[in-house]
Amino acid sequence: MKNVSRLLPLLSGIVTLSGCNQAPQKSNGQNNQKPNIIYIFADDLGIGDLSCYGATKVSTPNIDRLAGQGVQFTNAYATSATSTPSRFGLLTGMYPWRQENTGIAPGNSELIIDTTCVTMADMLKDAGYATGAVGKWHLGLGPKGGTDFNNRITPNAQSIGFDYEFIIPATVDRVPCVFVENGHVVGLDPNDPITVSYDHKVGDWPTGEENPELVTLKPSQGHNNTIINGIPRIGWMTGGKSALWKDEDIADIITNKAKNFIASHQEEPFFLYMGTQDVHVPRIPHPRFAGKSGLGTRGDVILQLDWTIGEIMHTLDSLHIADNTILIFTSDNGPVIDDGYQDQAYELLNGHTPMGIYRGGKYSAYEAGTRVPFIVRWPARVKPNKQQALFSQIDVYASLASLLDQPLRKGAAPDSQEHLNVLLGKNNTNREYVVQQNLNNTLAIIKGQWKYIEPSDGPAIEHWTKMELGNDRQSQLYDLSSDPSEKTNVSKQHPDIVKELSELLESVKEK
Ligand code: NG6
Ligand code: CA
Repeated sequence: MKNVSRLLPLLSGIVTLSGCNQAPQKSNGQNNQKPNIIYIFADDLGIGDLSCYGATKVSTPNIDRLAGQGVQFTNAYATSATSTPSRFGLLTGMYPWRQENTGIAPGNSELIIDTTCVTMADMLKDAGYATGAVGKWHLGLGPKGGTDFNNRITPNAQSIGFDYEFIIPATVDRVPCVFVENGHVVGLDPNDPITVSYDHKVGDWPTGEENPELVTLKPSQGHNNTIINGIPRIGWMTGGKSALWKDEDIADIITNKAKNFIASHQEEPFFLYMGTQDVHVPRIPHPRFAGKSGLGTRGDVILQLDWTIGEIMHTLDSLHIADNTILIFTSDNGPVIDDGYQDQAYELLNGHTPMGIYRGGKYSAYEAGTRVPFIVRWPARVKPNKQQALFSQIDVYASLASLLDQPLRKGAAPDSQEHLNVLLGKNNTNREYVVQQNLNNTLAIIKGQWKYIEPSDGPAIEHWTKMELGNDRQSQLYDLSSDPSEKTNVSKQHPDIVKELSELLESVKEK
């Protein structure tokens, strides 16, 4: 059922199919209008990191409640095993490997989504939504040649469909360590301009390499350039002292910005795209969470992330708009344990398994690289359910467009398919195939029970993290139905399936 207007009688009553949210819902405005949409990308969160996905060493009660009230996917995939391409794929509906410069972006990268591209935010604006981007961005800002953080930064998220932005330009381990709000660095003193470089040292601020004695969190790999708040980062910066964030406050700040965006648009349909910095390195929990998980800071920031999701849910409840809000929670890529700082994440795992039963992790073509938690809650329309269908984040764009009866503009979202009923848990039809991308742009394709990884000259192991990347000069074929952990390459036993899947992958590439 595509036409929202046909749903209005359902939405206007106090019908809550899930029966989970008993708060009286708004009877004016919100209930008669298109659903609000919130899409939350956690960073590097694994399918084994949440108690609703079977974790026993860490407890995530808010996300568990969300899952219990929504559709919880077990076979949903990010397009890519790292952040920038995954986010690019979601927002453009185009596979990131079709475009150059979609790898992990430095903090002074140009905006990598062309301003003529019709993004998911543009589509939702066309459909009458107020749109906002809050938190981790990692899609670059400004023109080719790099970002000038001292003047109005343009193009920015507002140039690709977002009315409002409050963003971390790249990642929390990359300079500049500042927030950007609607094209301006927040709290910048014009007399102390920011300089950023990713090739050489700028200014005289200490670096991890030259002054390791000044560091409070030591790097294990890389991360030895400018020290900000005692933490050596990737890239060099100087200036902008008054604008520097405090790492332990980031979750509070972006959560508040998200809550404010929701509250200020409660009377109209809104789209909030939110990227948390948790659980990416450096993992710096607020003192409220520090030491609380017993699993070190990686566990503590999982608790912090769970708190964030709880705050968003409470905000929706207190504004009485939870019923008519589609809340999607997922991760940009799979988990990694030591991603560059000596935070004792391995030593303190205590039996916790971020990857669940899956092979690989962040960066990898193996399952744990892109198979991520994915939860969709919409109390007014969606019954709590488990969803086993094969699903890709690439299809969120076309599926939401279909829900809203919003025609796709010419050329928009070329790889996104409409799978609305799967997204809403109303049927469990597998996507015909799902394409996965690793750090080295090696592609894999899943169809039914089979997974094929194309041959690649890339390294078998990621240099820094020692993660298995899934690159091999030979074709790989796994039977995910009997071997979900990809232990046995059965390509030799099934040349016909290798042929079928390699041809299918080539046809997707050529599309
Ligand atoms: C890597 C960084 C890693 C992380 C990643 C991006 C080193 C040694 N490793 O290059 O720490 O920042 O890039 O992560 O520098 S992502 O989730 O944003 O894609
Ligand atoms: Ca990530």
